[in-house]
Amino acid sequence: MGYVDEVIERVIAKNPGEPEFHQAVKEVLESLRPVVEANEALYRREALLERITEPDRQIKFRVPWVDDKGQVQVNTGYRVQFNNAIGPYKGGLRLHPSVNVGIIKFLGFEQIFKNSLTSLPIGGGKGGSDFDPKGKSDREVMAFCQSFMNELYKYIGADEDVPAGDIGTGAREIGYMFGQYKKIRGVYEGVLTGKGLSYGGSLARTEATGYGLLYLTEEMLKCNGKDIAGKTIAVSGAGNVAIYAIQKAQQLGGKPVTCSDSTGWIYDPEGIDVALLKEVKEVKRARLTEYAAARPSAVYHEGKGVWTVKCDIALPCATQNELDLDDAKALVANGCFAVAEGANMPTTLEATKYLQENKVLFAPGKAANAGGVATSALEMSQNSERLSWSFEEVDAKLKGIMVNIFHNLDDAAKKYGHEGDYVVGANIAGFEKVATAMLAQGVC
Ligand code: NDP
Ligand code: 2IT
Repeated sequence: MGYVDEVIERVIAKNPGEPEFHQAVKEVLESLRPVVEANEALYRREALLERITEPDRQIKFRVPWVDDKGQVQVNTGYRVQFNNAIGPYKGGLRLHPSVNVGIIKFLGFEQIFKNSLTSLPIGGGKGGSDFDPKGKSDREVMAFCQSFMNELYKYIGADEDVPAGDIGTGAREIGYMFGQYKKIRGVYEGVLTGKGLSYGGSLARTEATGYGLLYLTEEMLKCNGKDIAGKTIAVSGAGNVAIYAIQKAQQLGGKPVTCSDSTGWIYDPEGIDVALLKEVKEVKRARLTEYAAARPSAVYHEGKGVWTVKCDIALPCATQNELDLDDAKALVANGCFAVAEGANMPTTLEATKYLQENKVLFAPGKAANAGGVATSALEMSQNSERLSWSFEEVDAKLKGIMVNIFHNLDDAAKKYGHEGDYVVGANIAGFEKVATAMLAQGVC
């Protein structure tokens, strides 16, 4: 058995009951075969693949808090510090009832390669909790966030580990966590990103993941003789990534016609009204039924279904494994020619394979959604120099980073004989820098 297969088997045996982590490791390691085969003796001796698939540490803790009725609630908190070979651990905090250690590990593992692709000095980590912010009062969310930070503060710091937002964690949650960190440590430092603009946040961080997704998609299409203008776009999700992906897609002349949340989805053939979507989701924190109620052209459907809509480009921006083989078949049958992942690992391995076999341009999340963390790293730079840059300056840097990422993965795919396979390209380009740093730093 080859080294890659041995390590995949080992990871599955050592991490039982963590299917998302197994899936992420399989995707990355299988596409690293050409590099691993070229360096097998060295990598084996250095146990490089064993080391890169084992987190530096994983922290799990109790998060007790008091709800509005005076009842004590208990959640579980996690922080997985996966790899800091190229910089301090960096990655978001997910607050969602589905969170468990396997999900945080898959996200932390992906983050290593994503962060490397940004070309900025950030290592990989991820955290979160099974707390569900939905339906909670602001006071309850604050109580949770303070309790979460009462434990997490021990492990993070501006040069150590810098968490940020993810599903369920936005500006409100980051604000409460930052306040508690400052109170406990007595230090005012850039320990979290995605902060409010009045206390160290960066302009364009809110927009960055969605905008970055479209900048990379635009470059991928351009290099394949296509463009976004006039194209019909199916988007899933209705959160931070989806909203700003829709906004930038419209600015580039595309027509996003769908969005979704965990209860249903919208088909709006006139094109999604971003101002209304923001009002429903960012201000009212309401369901998409409110969007449909306020917009005559929109139809609301219960359950899942955005990938059944005829589109040219699909942008999954909700959650992992939301686009399966049947969805991929529907997209191909409807003439979709490009899929770019705004979410982390939204496409199953079978669906990815099917799309690529059917010549659909496929940009994997670790490249396509890297604009969020890249702009977080720009927020860290601004915090370190105690300055803040204009929206235009940050946005221009973000665009440069996304264009550069596309060319790095395109070049890596070509170099190893897999032209046009951007999954292979992204994994190899992300891995090479981390591997070089790990080898240079010795056994640690
Ligand atoms: P938000 O919490 O802002 O929005 C998430 C959206 O996805 C909501 O519309 C939510 O619906 C929907 N959703 C979440 N979980 C599920 C589920 N299990 N089934 C169906 N729908 C679901 O999160 P973000 O927009 O920040 O994150 C979306 C994706 O993008 C995630 O995969 C995240 O890891 C990834 N990402 C985020 C970055 C960022 O900067 N925020 C950066 C890079 C990647 P509902 O509200 O009903 O739950
Ligand atoms: O998945 C991700 O890259 C994020 N949730 C953003 C992480 C960050 O540190 O900004």
